[in-house]
Amino acid sequence: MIPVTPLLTAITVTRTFRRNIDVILFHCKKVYHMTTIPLKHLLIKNLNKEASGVEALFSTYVDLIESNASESTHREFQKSIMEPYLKTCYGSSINHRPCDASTVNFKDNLMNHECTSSPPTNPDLNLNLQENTTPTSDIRRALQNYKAMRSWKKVGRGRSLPSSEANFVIRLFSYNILAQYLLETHSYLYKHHNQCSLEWETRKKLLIQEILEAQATVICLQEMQEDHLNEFLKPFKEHKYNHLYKKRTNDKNDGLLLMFRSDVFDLIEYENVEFFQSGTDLLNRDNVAIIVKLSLKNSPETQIVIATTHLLYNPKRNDIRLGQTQILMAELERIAFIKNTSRGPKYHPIILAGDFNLQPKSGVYKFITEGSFAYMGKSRTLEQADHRRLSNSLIPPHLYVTDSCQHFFILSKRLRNRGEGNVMLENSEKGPPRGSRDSSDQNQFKRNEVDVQNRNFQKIQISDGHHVKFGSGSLTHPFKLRSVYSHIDRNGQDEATTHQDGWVTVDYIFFSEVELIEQYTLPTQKQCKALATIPNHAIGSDHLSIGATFILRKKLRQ
Ligand code: KL2
Repeated sequence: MIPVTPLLTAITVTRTFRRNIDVILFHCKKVYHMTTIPLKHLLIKNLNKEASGVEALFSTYVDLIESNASESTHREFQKSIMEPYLKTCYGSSINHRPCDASTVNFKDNLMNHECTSSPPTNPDLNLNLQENTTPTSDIRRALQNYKAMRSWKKVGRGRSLPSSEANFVIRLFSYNILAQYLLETHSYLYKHHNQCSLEWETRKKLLIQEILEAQATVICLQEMQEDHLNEFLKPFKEHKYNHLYKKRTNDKNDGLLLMFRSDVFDLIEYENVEFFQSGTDLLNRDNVAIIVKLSLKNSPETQIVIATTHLLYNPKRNDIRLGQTQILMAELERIAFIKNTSRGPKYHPIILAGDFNLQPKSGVYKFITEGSFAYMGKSRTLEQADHRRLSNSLIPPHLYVTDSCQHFFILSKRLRNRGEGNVMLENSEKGPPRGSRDSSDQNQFKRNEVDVQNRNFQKIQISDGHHVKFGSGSLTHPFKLRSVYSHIDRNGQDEATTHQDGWVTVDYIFFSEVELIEQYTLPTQKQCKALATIPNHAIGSDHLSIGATFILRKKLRQ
């Protein structure tokens, strides 16, 4: 046998079961027998044209052995015990196939590689091989490096907060975990990555470990692949988390997973928000949101509204993200509303977390954190434009969402105390079902003053001293939302949560009416450059997780 890498001398597949194979590795004169390696794993690698199956397999298991040699799945066998097998596999003739061809569908591709007696000569393969055979010391360093960047840092009164019966501590953790099918669809983005760390089984372990380690009371995940959900949930169920899942609409196979500790909260109300509204140009994408209203088990009057979303990716279409945010704010407004007072409406505390696919200086960020934004005349990126300017109207009036992010009929009912208080979004729990918003539906609301065909500016009086607007060219929302992160460190360096063309921030936690006491620190863009491309052996996703701890003031029984 000719060494393939300095670390590993040979590999062979010995037996197949239905979906798993047995693999034997020769390494440093020791023989490792590793069972139950998913077949899928090899097939994926084989499909990856440049990194052939066997090179990827070598590097994967060299890394695994090196990093965790004592793990129970890696059983070291005495060479003598394995001897008969080895003869079969590596007899004098290298043409001898180690496996019974009838049991392996992918035999030709994979076996030819396994029995190959010379190292790859293609420079691309050599490159991949090198990148995939990360020495243990590098892996360990990567992990240490990463852990050093992430800690729960006390902020504000968190440094000296006296313990109090009146306060309840909530920790929220949010993470875009990178759906495996999206990783595989966009495989060109990951061709220089360590291929082993791209496997779902490898990433899943890292992700679950990091999420559970945070000991959060609420967890918001984006890009949870639907067919991975049940398996992924198991450890969280053991840790007493309840969950809600909302898949993106149409053909998308990933979605949002919101989990909360069932021994801490009761679920009072929830909404699965779909931004897709048929026949509406701006709202023709499959993004979704989940909103929950939770109450404290030991203080049921104390309630909080928590939402997560993953907005459209297309970097140029901030106009679409603004429209999606308008819908999200209207649904938050409906669910978080408590009562009207002489000083205006009162809302429950809100935490809104997720992947917003927008950057800190963008128009949508300003809208969320400042409460207003004028889009008319701006470009689709919501910057100053010379041409192709946005008009006065963003989302159409037939959705009955006002420019102040309120549902027209809900507001009418609150202020006039009559009517149905309908939501006119398709597929909202409270709205009409998909495709049913036809002219007869609209006739039902003929008595109202909104002209749904008219995209000019409309101002409508709802009650004395209260009017709403449609198509005014500006949006407002009623919440005072702050971001957990300031997006720069104390030296003015930009922080980052993901790598696109460069390191950028796209993940956020916004909050109102709770007190921020801790944040899960983020690295700066400069520090990120010292990390190996993500996902890697230390980081399970192409995003970094974000987290914060808050004080929720308990309501006293009346
Ligand atoms: O940046 V993201 O990655 O928030 O993690 O969200 C989207 C993108 C996700 C769902 O649409 O898929 C990723 N190039 C790179 N990444 C893409 C692309 C693309 N063209 N399209 C979607 N995504």
